[in-house]
Amino acid sequence: MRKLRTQVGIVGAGPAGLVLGELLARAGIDTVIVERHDRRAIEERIRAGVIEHWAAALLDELGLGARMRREGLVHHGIELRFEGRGHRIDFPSLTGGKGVVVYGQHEVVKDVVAARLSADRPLMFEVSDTRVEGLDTDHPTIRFVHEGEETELSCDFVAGCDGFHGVCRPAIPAGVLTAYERVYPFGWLGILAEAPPSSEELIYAWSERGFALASMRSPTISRLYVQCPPDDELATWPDARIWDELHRRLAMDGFSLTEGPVLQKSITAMRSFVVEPMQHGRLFLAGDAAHIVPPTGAKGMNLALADVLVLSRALSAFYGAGRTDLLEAYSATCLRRIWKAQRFSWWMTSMLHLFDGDGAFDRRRQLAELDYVTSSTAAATALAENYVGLPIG
Ligand code: RFL
Ligand code: PHB
Repeated sequence: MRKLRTQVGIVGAGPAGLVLGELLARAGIDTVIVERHDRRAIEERIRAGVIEHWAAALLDELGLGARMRREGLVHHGIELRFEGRGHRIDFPSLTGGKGVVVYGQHEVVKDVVAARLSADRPLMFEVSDTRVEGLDTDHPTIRFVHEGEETELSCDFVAGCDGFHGVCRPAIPAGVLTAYERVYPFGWLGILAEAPPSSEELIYAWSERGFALASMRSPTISRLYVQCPPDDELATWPDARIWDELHRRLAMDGFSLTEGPVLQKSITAMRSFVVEPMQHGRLFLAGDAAHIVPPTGAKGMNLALADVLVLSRALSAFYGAGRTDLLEAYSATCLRRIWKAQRFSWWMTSMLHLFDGDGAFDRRRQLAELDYVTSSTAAATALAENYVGLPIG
């Protein structure tokens, strides 16, 4: 058996684990990251696309923002489209000059992996049989098999950044965690298409046929979504049917949706999920390992980054000044913000989607809500400040 030692062992090389590694490196704290998939798989996984204002600034500060600033698209607003009309929410005027950056999560992952490997910081791909043990001791361990060898990584702390289906959350003894969950009666069918975006900004569309979202990845690649039943098979969605739904749901006088070859297609079920607390002994959960939001608010990756920023500050205070108070407060600090992001994501989702059994009353109520958000400065400000990102900690 191979024995390794580090200060903070990180399970998972998604945005949470990778950015935590960079934040801790800046504080002089050693980390080892173990990842189940190979490098290509994590660098090609198409997921989130919206980076909040503070998160883009954090990537800059860590020296990870150069390509994002060159290739990412700065957005100063979104459009809410309903009943054949578009209404723009202008972020800078409502938030004191803030915006978001549209840049794929997999591009962030590529940038951080490149930085980590070029600095020779350990990142082990294709590990299997990962287990975390000794959480109640001063030296928890991560055990795994890497390149055929059973390995034991002894740590001061373990960061569980292994996503919703990871091993860290289930390693916490029964009875410690309380889970809060809401499952939505629909999913999103998402496509990546080789077509220039049909508008400069994202369009969130309410329609009689259900929700649609027009987003993008670059000046030549569109990212588009339609609400669908959560258990639909991809086979029931040939490209022509997807384009037809997109045309109908996004329809507006003077708007034309540009089509192009579909490069990728997937269906994602939608849920809201939070566990409390997000820590047990020397294990700290961050990102999707601790919470999931429906993607309507574009919050998932940003919440993961917010968690690891809080965790890195707490670990820096521990190693720098022997302080344990920030570590003890980790969960409570993160959860205050997480629940606000949950509220916002639930609110956007409930305002824009067609729910099973929705009667005429609920559809009128949604339209009234959209009318209010797009005509009241106070309501638009609430949307804008949540969208560009609430303060951390
Ligand atoms: P990740 O990205 O899931 O990374 C977890 C990593 O852990 C690895 N792993 C293990 N490694 C070792 N041993 C094990 N036993 C392991 N088990 C798992 C996994 O292989 C993986 O590499 O979690 P993280 O870092 O917390 O990041 C969270 C984000 O990925 C997620 O919240 C967002 O993608 C959500 N999301 C969006 N978020 C946004 O902020 N803005 C958006 O616009 C947005 N759009 C989306 C989204 C998610 C989507 N899907 C597919 C879920 C759109 C979609 C369609
Ligand atoms: C995306 O571009 O993938 C995206 C954008 C905004 C969302 C969700 C997903 O709310």
